[in-house]
Amino acid sequence: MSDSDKKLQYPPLLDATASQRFALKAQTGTMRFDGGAATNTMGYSQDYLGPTVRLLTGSDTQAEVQNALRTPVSAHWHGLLVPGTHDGGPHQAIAPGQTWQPVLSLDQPPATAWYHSHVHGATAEQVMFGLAGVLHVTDGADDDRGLPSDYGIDDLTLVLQDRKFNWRGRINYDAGMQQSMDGFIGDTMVVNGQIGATAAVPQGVVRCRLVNGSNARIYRLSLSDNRPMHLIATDGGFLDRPLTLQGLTLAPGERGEVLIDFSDGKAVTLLSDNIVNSAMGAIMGGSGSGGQFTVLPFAVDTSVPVRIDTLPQRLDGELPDLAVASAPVRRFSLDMSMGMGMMMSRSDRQFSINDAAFDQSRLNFAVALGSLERWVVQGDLMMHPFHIHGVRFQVLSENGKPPQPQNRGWKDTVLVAGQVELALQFEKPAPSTAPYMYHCHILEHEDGGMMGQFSVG
Ligand SMILES: [Cu+2]
Repeated sequence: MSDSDKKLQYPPLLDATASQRFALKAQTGTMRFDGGAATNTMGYSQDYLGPTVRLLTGSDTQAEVQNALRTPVSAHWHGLLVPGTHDGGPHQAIAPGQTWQPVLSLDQPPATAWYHSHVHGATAEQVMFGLAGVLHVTDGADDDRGLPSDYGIDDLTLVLQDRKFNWRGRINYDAGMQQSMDGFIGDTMVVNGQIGATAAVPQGVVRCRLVNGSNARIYRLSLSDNRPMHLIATDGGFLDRPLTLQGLTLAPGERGEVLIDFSDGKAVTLLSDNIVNSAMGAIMGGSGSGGQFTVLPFAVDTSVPVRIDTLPQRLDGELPDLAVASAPVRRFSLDMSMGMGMMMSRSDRQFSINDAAFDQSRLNFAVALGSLERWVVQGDLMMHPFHIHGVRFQVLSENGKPPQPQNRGWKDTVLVAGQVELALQFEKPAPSTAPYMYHCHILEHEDGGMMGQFSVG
């Protein structure tokens, strides 16, 4: 790596495994993304994004989220299995000047989760301007698993976002027709809040915790010299063994942990296909993929000591066989209305699930605590990443076929390209006053009403 290369920085690590407490403050900030003029941003305890919080599973952690903004915010723990009252969704919005103090009691397997604001109608804009961060759920046993665990050295946290900037260097988030229909698609890649940076890696095996923190962009990731990635964990935690992949699709809200072997010392670039996911495109028959772009270059730094130089044979993420054959089935249709009203005005956007747009005062249904269900989810016009709060699930089928290999682990978000069938286990309670959400994770669709809520009790 030459001195002129900008070295990728990682979010500060807030390790709460020993103290079992952490605090975040939602605040305004300013950033110079491209070295140009300052742009107004928002972040948790910093200008843009938030610290990576490391949480010990099997224990209780006292969280504290303060709102120093002039508008309500929340901190939804996306991927944590906590009760609805502690979930940080729209019902736990924090008023300006207030502080929210949930105790996070974790008994889930290790995983890469994340947190972001989830105030209904404001989620897309608040995440766009920076209100998101990463969570590492750990049991402290990664060294026993032979996995890289040195934060920012061989265990890399990578928040992938696309943005647009105007000529002054300010974040350009307008609400044009295309954006309100398809969701925001940027023209500039931002990783951990940085443009054009290169990740320095040791000449060994490196773990990348990939988080799609984009509002709407779907990535199809691969490496420039076609070397494989070894998937070790999906949203809900480890697979039973590494899965060798040439490409990894990551939709908004999804996470994937991959191992990459840099022992040949060669530089390589993480690329993405430019996936077009457009309602108008679907109608005109023009969806698909258009070229590739650079997500993140890697450069080997031989001065960094190598801790891990072999891939682990086994992880401990065996998937139990959920006996859902006789479980109740629920069907969901993710709908977009393409009427003239939607095309003419933002206020007339029509997004819904089963013909009902989200209404925060109406519970859509109730499920029994401890029960199993099968959900069949189908999408309309576009691919929609479907996220369910408070549960983890297994993908039983995609369009009637066995799930693609990358979807064979525990998930909390799945890209619906046609129809998926899911097996869910409801292990945490959510009262009707603090229900769990299910929604499209294209944030403009979610804010537009492609969301529902259910209680567990
Ligand atoms: Cu959607």
